[in-house]
Amino acid sequence: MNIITTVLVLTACCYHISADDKVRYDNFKVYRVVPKSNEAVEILRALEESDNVYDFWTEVKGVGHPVDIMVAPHLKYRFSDALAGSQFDVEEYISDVQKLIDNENPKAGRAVGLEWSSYHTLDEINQWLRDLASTYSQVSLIAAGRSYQGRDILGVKVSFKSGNQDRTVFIESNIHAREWISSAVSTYILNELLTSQDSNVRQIAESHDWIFVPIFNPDGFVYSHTTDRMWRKTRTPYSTCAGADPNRNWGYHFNEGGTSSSPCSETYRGPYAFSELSTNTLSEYIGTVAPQLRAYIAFHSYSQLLLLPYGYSAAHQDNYNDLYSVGVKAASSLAQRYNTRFQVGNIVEVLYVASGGSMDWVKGTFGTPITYTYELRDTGRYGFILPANQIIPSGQETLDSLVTILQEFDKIL
Ligand code: 0X9
Ligand code: ZN
Repeated sequence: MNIITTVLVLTACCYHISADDKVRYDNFKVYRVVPKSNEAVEILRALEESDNVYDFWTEVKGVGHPVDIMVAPHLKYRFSDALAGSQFDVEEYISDVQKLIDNENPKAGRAVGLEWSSYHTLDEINQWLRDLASTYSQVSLIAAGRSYQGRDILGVKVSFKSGNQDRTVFIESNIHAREWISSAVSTYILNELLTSQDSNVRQIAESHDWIFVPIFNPDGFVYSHTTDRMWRKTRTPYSTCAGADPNRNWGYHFNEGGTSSSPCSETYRGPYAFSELSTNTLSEYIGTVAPQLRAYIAFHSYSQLLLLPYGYSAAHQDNYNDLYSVGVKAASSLAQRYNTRFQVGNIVEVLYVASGGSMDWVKGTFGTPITYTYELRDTGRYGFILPANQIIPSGQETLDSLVTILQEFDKIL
């Protein structure tokens, strides 16, 4: 890194911290950039690699594929210079990230227990899990792992009757800290399984055992609440920056593309597979239940995608055909309620190469039959800062699709 870049990185990371020690995003913009040539794709890749000067909300895939990039106000002209020429279509998608953050969660802190009209803190979510375990005889608390900063990674197991052990559904969310909608939706679904009177929901609820681990990355999640709303990674300190991408850190085809070796990158894979205490301990826990798993579902945001393994390879492996055809039916169930459109496909084909993901590890290590990763709402209008009034609709439509997935696989498996 030369001196100019160093200064830019330092200013990009630190100058916008406010009196209450929260990183502010006043006048930060998000642009949707479509590269129109191979050279343009390379220019974007170079910008992405330039050590976090810009925050790529979505990653570079290729010619014609849009990329969402957050740009700090003082870098606006540098950014437009870098894209000068006609090789890009550029559209401003978000004009002021801080305004979205300010309006995202208007009812925060007002509720007792969880409700799904606001986003909740780690303490609130964990307290709710503990309360569930003491309220419902079907719910038991589990310690699924531990984080670098010493937090327990809590989850719950739900079992309505014996005999469902070999039909266990594992639900992962918030491995990426800033993707708050992911745990809002998973806890919504958990609550529906316990309380809904809908016959389809009751049917899937009571014919499976369930494991929910809503916050896979508690250190990052807490940091995204207290300090930096846009934090993605863990908080493990590394030489130049904090955090590894916990969805690049799993030990199956680790470091086989779509990851960075730089600790300052949003996709830093970590120094070695399972370097992060959270992924390491979670993988041990998952290993203990893996023989019983029928489904492993991971929730992320955003882009409205239903993704199939693998992230390290575009090859159609294992039961790709079943996953694809059921995925298409699930996307059509999802669309029925609010006309929300999800695209279905292999991670590499739909998104980009991303090796070391949790779903890849589960599928590749244990051959779990049903494996999907959701990229939930929206398609970029709000991106990661989805307003809390979209939690319930997003939860409802996602549950609709999950009903279809489990019922359709009952016909196959
Ligand atoms: O890049 C990712 O990790 C996910 N997208 S996100 O914008 N939420 O960061 C995609 C995950 C795909 N899954 C695997 N690579 N296994
Ligand atoms: Zn994610």
